[in-house]
Amino acid sequence: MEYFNFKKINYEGKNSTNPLAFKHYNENEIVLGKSMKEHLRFAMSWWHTLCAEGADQFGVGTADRPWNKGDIISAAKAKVDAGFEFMSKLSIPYFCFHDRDIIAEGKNLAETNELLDIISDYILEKMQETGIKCLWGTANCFNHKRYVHGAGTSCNADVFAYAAAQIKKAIEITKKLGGENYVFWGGREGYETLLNTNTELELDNFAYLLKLAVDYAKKIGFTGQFLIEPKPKEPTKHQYDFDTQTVLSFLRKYNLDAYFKMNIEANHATLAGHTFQHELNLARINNVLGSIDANQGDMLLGWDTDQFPTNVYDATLAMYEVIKNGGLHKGGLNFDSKVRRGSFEEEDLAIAYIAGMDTFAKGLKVAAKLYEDKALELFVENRYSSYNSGIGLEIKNQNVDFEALEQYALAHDQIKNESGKQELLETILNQYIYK
Ligand code: XUL
Ligand code: CO
Repeated sequence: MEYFNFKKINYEGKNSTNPLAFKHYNENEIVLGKSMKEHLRFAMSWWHTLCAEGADQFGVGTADRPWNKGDIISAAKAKVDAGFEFMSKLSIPYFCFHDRDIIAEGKNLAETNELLDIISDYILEKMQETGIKCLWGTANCFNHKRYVHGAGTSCNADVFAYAAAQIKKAIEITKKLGGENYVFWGGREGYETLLNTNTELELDNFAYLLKLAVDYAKKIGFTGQFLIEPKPKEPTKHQYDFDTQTVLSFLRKYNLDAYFKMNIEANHATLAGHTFQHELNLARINNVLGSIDANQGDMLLGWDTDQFPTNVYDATLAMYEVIKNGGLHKGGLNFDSKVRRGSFEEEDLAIAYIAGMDTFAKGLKVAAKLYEDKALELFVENRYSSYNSGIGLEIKNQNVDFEALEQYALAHDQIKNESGKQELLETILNQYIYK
């Protein structure tokens, strides 16, 4: 049975007006010595693409997906069929999943785990048939009411144990599917009020849960990269994994920094009051840029709208950081994005993915050109050139003391600064995008 009423999507070039064709994503086109496919490592998100039907706090779903029907096992298998048909038709080489996306919970934990075994066998067959791979897996420790007070940070030790068991199984399934990464997004790992919260115990416990995961991965030979996905708020008012720098200081305190990288999500960055590029940049310079959840928010709204990315400007600056990172390595670009509630037709899913993939393909091409021409780099290098010689070099080499700096300042107290040229650089960036 075919779920999607269109043929394989082809690359038709930038002048195409066919909504069901790529205008920029040409998977085998070489950019900076690698194919676009290798640079971008696109992944489909199981949850938004196959599970979501457009329900929100005010209304029921508007999409009526033909694969979300029947008993637990047949609905889960239909979802697998639909997902692999979709990825094949759109040439999406990877997928990402939460344990609870691929199959619903059974009547108890043991039965749920059996269901996971059944559906992961089926997914594995489809992977072998199509060559499509798993970018990452994760455990959904936020949806069920047992996680009302958190998972690893719950005040209830039984919940901590349950979360550990769930994560153990999710790591096993991710390993079975050859997942290249495993993600922790702490959906309920935060708090609503300090009046009832012991932040110290919650953070100690959360770190311990991560340590147990690292130990277990070693034990079973799971070699995927562990990733943490920072988010400042939503669903809890204050999420512990606020942003990259907050997560880094947490990991360093508990000696976990060697085992984790970041999964940076665009809309989470903007919720934290940062640009997407800021989060990618801070992750990159700390060697923890692991993977990307590519979406965009609505700047007029204060929540996580998870829209498909269409902003070429942001995609260019994101890909600029990725190129400077030497690529995404084991990571990729997952579309943690959902179609709008009003876009309820199956075809809208394809149009949305094409838009996102084209946006990042165009961003990659522009960023590669900026990088090759050193269009921004030379300006930045020159801006800091005072550190290449004299007193600047001494500072850079950390070879001075306050007395020496005072002596220098006394002799050079007529300071001359140069323009930061922000508008010029923005113009240059625009010219590269227009080309
Ligand atoms: C929620 C979010 C999640 C994670 C995986 O904001 O981004 O879908 O990506 O749990
Ligand atoms: Co995400």
